[in-house]
This record gives sequence, C-alpha cells and structure tokens, in this order.
Amino acid sequence: KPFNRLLLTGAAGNLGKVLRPRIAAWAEIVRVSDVAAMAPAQAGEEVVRCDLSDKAAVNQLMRGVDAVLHFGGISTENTFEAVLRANIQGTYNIYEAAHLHGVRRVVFASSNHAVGFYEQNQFIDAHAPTRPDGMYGLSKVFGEQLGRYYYDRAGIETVCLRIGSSYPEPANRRMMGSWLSYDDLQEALRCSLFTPRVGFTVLFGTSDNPVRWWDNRHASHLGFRPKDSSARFAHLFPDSGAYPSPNDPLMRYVGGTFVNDGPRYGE
Ligand code: NAI
Ligand code: 15L
Repeated sequence: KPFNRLLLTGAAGNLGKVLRPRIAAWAEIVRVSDVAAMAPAQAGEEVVRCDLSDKAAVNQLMRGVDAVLHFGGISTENTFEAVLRANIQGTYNIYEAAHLHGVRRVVFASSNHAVGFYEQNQFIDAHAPTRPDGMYGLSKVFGEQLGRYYYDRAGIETVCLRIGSSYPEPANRRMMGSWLSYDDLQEALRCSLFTPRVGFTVLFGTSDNPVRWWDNRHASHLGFRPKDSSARFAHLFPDSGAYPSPNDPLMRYVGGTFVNDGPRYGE
C-alpha cells in the first residue's frame, strides 16, 4: 500500500465516518482520531481519542505517521473562543507535530467559508483574496496560512481542500453550486495525497456542477476531475421554484446563511 500510516482527524464526524472505509486501501494502517467516541477499529485501523487543542496529545498522535488528512475541528459557526481552541490551536498543533515527526504532507479540510463573502455570481480562483464569513471561516483562513507557512519554512506540503457542501445530495438551491459528492471528495483526497509534488495548493472542492463559482486553474497539477454533478438533482430546485429573494444570504452569498451566523455588529 502507498503509505505505511495515514492519520485521519475528525473521524467521528460526518465526513470522517464516510471516509474511513474509503481510505483504507491507501495505507497499511489508518490511524483515526477524534475527541468524540468513534466506531471500533476495523482491520488495518488504529483508533486514538485525542483533543486537538492538547499539544502533547497531538504530538503523541503523530508518531509514525506519513501523511495527514486533517478533518477534525468545529465545522460550523461558533464563538471565537471555541474555534480558537479546536481549529486555530488544533491546526497549529497538527503542523508542529508534523514537523517534529517529519511528516511530509497534510491535506487540510478547509471550507468555502474562507471565501464565503463572495457573491454567487462571482467567479474566483485560488489567488482571489480570502473573504471569510465568520469566526469559523476565519479559522479556516488561519489554517490555510499555517499550511503556507509550514511549506515555506519547513517544506511540509499542503493541499487546502476548500470543501463546498459534501452531503449525499444538495439540500437547498445554494448547494446546486457548492455540492461535492462523496465519490468526488474521495477523488480530491486521492489526488491531493498521491500527486508527487503539491507544494502549497488550494483546491476548491465541488463536483462538476452546472453552477460554477470557482476556477481550479491553480490546482491543475493535481489532475482532479470530478465525475458527479448536481445536475441530476435539478428537478429538486427548478428555476420556477419558490425561493427566498435574491438578496437573501442563502441566494446571494457563497457562504449562504453563514454570513448571518455568529456575531452581529451595529445592531
Ligand atoms: P463534523 O462536525 O461532523 O466533524 C468534525 C469532527 O471534529 C467531530 O467529530 C468533532 O468531534 C471533531 N472535533 C471537534 N473539535 C475537536 C477537538 N478539539 N479535538 C478533536 N476533534 C474535534 O464535520 P464534517 O461535516 O464531518 O466536516 C469535517 C471537516 O470538513 C471539518 O473540518 C469541516 O470544517 C470541513 N468541511 C466540511 C464541509 C461539509 O460539507 N461537510 C464543508 C466544508 C468544510
Ligand atoms: C461547511 O464548512 C460546514 O462544515 C458544513 O456543515 C456545511 O454547512 C458547508 O460548509 C456548507 O457551506 O454547505
């Protein structure tokens, strides 16, 4: 198998559970980790309970690891203090431990909320400035910059996968643009792990949807070709449907309703 030991954080979460069986073939041992309880170890797995904000525990977690799929952390809008611990401190701990143990590559589960304040009628590539839509999005921007820094400074390669909305199917009209099927998520991770040189790469993670917000020209070396498309769900969200007004955040912004979650200013 290509890797001896692969680390998956966030293994108790929605995507962690989806990914466990899908990445088993990539490593002799997949070490799955979360602060929450996880399903018992399957053949070829190690299960390690660990709080990402605990630096010593993350250092232990990283022993013998070749590459990291970093999916652990808070995954929706929350207080600064909460994202500070789980996402900012947590991702810093992952990179420090990776450096300590000579890990060569991290795939970071970043988010569309790093650019959530772009409007859905804009078309951006990875060189567009970030426009986080909340504390959660800010923590993803910080995580991406950790990847940039640890590549420039320590040579640890990173792919930041800016995941749109990874669910069995789009749950609303916005997700016709942001949807990433589980098969395409798996393929994006495969490309991110097995492309020989990635340096520091930002990859937008969506399926081949008819509505396009993102241009992956700066990640072309990864060769990611999504095979699914939200088009097969178009009947769920016909143009003639009853939707919120075009100015409603769900319809207007890449980040959808996240632009209104969390702190309120000037009210
Ligand atoms: P999730 O919330 O279901 O899973 C996240 C996991 O991280 C949870 O099991 C949680 O217990 C764990 N976690 C939280 N704080 C932790 C800590 N301090 N130490 C250790 N583990 C901790 O989220 P989901 O949907 O599985 O997403 C996984 C990753 O992908 C997250 O980083 C999320 O931000 C990112 N993402 C997901 C998207 C999606 O469509 N599902 C879209 C964009 C990004
Ligand atoms: C995310 O970053 C969240 O983790 C997930 O819960 C979804 O809401 C997704 O983005 C989205 O924007 O649809």
